Amino acid sequence: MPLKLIRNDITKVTCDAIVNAANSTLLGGGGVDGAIHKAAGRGLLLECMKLGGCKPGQAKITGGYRLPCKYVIHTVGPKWHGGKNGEKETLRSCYRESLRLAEAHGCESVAFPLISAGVYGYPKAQAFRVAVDAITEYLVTSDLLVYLVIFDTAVYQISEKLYGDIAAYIDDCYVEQHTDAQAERNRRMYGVESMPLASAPTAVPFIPEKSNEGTLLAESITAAFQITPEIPGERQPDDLEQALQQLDESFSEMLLRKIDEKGMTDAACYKKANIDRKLFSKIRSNRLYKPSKPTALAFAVALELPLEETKDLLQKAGFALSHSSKFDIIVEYFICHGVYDIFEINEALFAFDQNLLGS
Ligand code: AR6
Repeated sequence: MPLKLIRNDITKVTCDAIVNAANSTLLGGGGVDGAIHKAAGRGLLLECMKLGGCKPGQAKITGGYRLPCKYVIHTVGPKWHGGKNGEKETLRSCYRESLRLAEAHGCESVAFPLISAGVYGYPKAQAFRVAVDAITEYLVTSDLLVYLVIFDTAVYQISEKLYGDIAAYIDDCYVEQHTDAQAERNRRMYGVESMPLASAPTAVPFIPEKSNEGTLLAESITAAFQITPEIPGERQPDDLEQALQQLDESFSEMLLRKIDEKGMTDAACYKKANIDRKLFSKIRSNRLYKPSKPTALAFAVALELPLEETKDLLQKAGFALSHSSKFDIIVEYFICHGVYDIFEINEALFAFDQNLLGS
């Protein structure tokens, strides 16, 4: 199942287990630990007192008490001492051990805070990277649904360069879009294909080319309602039912065909797309399944389709890529740069407060 980034207070997340960034006594503290104990109530502390503490990189489990989850998994992150003291490996282990424990208790969904990224001083961007890498590595062989909960906006930053590049790309696309729109208006109003904005007249009266306006009107109507002549040899549908039987390849059919053409397995594709198995089975078993746009785009990314093929696949689901939408422009940016890592794209979408790719 997929990894999802969400902005929230972890004590409010409804799922099977939430993970606590605890200390080795497991007896509560500040930060997310304090918030979890406060929301869960005294029962949690009493159970924690029986656990005998926990070492950095390991994890222990308790009930969820008054929290909207069945379990709390307590893990102890590394304190940051400059990064050369095994911090990364210990942090990876926190995620791995917590996920293992969750699966061993039959959980299907788990929510993590950014362990060690607060009081323990792990640089936030690096803590985030370790979290995403450790979780996605685990998900290669697991069907868990994992939420990575980002509490404060300052925590989350993609690199300044990437942010700047995407922001510039969005600006360019908006300018292009608005220039196109202006050109289209000019074309309609003045009958010119394009006109430099600066030289566009403020008002130009419409002067018909022919003096006989009646003829012009009649020609326009004929053009607008022109009946396509029957092409010899090409079968024209007699009625609606017949037309419907001639439907083109559907989204589901195109997706399955492209998976085969790429020599991918279904599982490799839906995992790479950050799509859960159940949703993929629905798409597979229903040729007319209509996915959401983030789902359709996620598959295009997983299949590493170039832009034109991405547009084709989207069209099968009834969508288009628009330069009026930040979400679309950001995804297009990555496709055009040949970057098909869904988590990298989602990080950028998240940074720009957009919906994420996947189910
Ligand atoms: N929901 C989600 N994330 C939160 C919340 C919340 N309610 N509150 C804070 N965070 P920290 P650590 C984020 O300090 O660095 C405790 O005293 C926060 O923004 O809670 O592992 C323990 O007892 C940050 O990104 O944990 C330990 O002594 C992340 O959670 C020590 O702190 C982790 O920050 C553990 O330090």
